[in-house]
Amino acid sequence: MVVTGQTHSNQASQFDLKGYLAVRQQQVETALDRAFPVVYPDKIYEAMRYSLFAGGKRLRPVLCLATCDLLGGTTDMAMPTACALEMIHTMSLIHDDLPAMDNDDYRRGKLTNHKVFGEAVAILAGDGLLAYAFEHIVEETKNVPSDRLIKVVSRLGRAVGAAGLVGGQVVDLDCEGKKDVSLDTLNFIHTHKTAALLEASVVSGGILAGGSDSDIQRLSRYAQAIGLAFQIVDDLLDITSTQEELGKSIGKDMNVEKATYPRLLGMEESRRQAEQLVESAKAEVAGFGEVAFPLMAIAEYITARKN
Ligand code: GRG
Repeated sequence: MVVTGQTHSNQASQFDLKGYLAVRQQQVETALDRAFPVVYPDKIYEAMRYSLFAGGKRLRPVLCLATCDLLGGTTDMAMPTACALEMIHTMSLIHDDLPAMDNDDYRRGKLTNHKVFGEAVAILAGDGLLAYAFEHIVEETKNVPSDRLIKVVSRLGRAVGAAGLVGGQVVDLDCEGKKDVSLDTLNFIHTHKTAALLEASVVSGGILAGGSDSDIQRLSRYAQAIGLAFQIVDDLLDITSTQEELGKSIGKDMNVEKATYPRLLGMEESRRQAEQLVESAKAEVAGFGEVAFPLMAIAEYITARKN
């Protein structure tokens, strides 16, 4: 039977994403919990665990596990990297919420790290999570050739540093209070702040499984598209959602006159572009066949999500 991309797209919509996410999220919770026992000095481990277990969606680890699986790898091969991705993501949220950055009081429905542990410990909790993420990948990954591990560590370092999250954050801070931020600049901010780590998550699973260069490029294009769509939806939710639903302060972008997609493009056009990005992401991976249903369903979830 000839199965077209469109047929796969329709079938992917029937995929039980809720069930898939529940299983994957539970696997990640268990592995993260094991990775982080509380030892002396307790305070820093408690601060790291506070944000790590505050109820994140675990999207980045799930993406990493899904792409490793897609290319024939096992859950065990990818789990240390999946956990490391969540550590890095959590670190970036802790630092993003600091008074010197976005100065937020709530995250994941709870008080932000610095509100509970103080600014100094929050900075150190972020630093501790970031350093441990790399140690954890190298120490805990089994049955993966070391050349693949080196590639993963290198791509992750790039995604986090000035060529990724840090670079995006710097331009974002620079743009605060400016009324003439262009769409190109906004795209730069979010391809670096948001899409870079999502891309590293998707691509690292593929590298661990031993994917070919063309597989990895395909996964990378998928990830860049969902990364940008994710941010556009984030901006829309900041306007349309509630603090209870989002678990963080809402309407903040409006209040601080931040450049956002709805501000630059309008609500309708922003939603249209997010949907278009999701369609192009799905088209990138449709050729992998049924094994790509989780990735296609995750792409759809990104525009449908409520938090
Ligand atoms: C990485 C060294 C280093 C510094 C960090 C602070 C900073 C530099 C970058 C900010 C990165 C940032 C906070 C981007 C926003 C990404 C984003 C859309 C987060 C929300 O992700 P969700 O919805 O959150 O997946 P949960 O809570 O579900 O995990």
